[in-house]
Amino acid sequence: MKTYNFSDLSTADIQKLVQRNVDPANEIRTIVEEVINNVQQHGDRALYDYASKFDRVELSKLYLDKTELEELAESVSAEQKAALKTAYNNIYKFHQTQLKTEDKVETMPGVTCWRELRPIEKVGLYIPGGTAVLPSTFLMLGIPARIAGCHEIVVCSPPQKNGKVNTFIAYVALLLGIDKIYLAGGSQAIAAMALGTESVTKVDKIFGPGNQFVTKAKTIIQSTTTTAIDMPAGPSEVLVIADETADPAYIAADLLAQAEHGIDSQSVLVCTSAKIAADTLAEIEKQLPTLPRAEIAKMAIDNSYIVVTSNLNEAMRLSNQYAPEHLILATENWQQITGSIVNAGSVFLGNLTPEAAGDYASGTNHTLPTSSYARAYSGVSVDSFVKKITFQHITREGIRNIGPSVEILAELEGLHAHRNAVSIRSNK
Ligand code: HSO
Ligand code: ZN
Repeated sequence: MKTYNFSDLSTADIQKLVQRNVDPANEIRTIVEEVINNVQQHGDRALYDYASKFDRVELSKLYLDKTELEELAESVSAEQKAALKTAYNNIYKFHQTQLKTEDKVETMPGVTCWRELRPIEKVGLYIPGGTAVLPSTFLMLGIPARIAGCHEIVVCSPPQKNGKVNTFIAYVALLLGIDKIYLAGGSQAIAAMALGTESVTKVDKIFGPGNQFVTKAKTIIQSTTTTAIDMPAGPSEVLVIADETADPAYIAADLLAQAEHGIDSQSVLVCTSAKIAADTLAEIEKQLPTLPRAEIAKMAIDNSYIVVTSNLNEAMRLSNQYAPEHLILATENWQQITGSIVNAGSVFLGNLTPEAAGDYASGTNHTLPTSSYARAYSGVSVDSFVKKITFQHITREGIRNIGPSVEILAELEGLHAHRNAVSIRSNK
């Protein structure tokens, strides 16, 4: 992990430091395009073939039904079930408040406008099953989909060698009231949900993280089909801002938690003294070897860096340029700087608020914009699963009030049929 002094960095140096490779998967485009074409042509058959080729399992059926999910969920311990339920309840509580009815607005007497929410009818959730199976991601996507009231929730997850899904995924399906999981992974699962097959319904929007193949498939289908996606996804990342009130052992633990996600994860520390930097590095050395995923975490840490700034405001300026997926303010003085946060996916305040709490169970969503997309995107929420439809109603008084302006505007655009649509009503 390299350490830089902020004062030594030129604008160009900073640009380079904060830049992430936004399209690392470009070279796999041809492979993914072939998979998508194959699913389009051969439907279910292609899914069976890819399960055999990529997941090394011969499936006799493309999905698990409710009875099979219940059987699998039996091996989840009471303690694990309780923890998953705590997460479920907190995530549900937090997301439920996002379903708000908006006020009607009378813009002129007799002219009323408003918006109403309607759920996206069919949504597809992709739950990865690679080196780390993440039932928490299933909660983060399934709960807002349920709260929004989506009519059909299609779930795809890659089959394990035994032709099943992980037992925790099965238990979460039951918590969410979902009684079918398709055994499809990778770009073939995305293609199936975007195009539809004999057994997989074509959905209106696809959600969920995944490897480079999944991400590439999502970006392709977004522009070639009528199916939308949640957001472009890149490797996960955290930026920690720390001052002398932080505990280097905590900082190291947070940086490593991010690093264990994958070799391409990034953990950035921006701190206000060289001592914090050195102490954190020493802590990383101490904690890293104890981790089961040390090899992965080490590669990610090697691909990460520290910047020493002269104060918290300078640190925040750099963070805003980086636009991190997760921002941790490891300082007792966090209240002084939260107002100046401009770009971040999700923020963790103070020394006792680890990102891991939000990753699993505090209530906020962990599906967040990476690779600097936090400049323009928000994380997944109930909003992601609904459309907001505008309505308006005009009375006799209203058409008298608004009519003349519309007529003049139609006239100046040379659109006489538009003017007539108003005059025919107001002249009556
Ligand atoms: N940090 C990940 C979410 C996650 N962490 C799932 C553990 N499990 C992306 O926000
Ligand atoms: Zn995480």
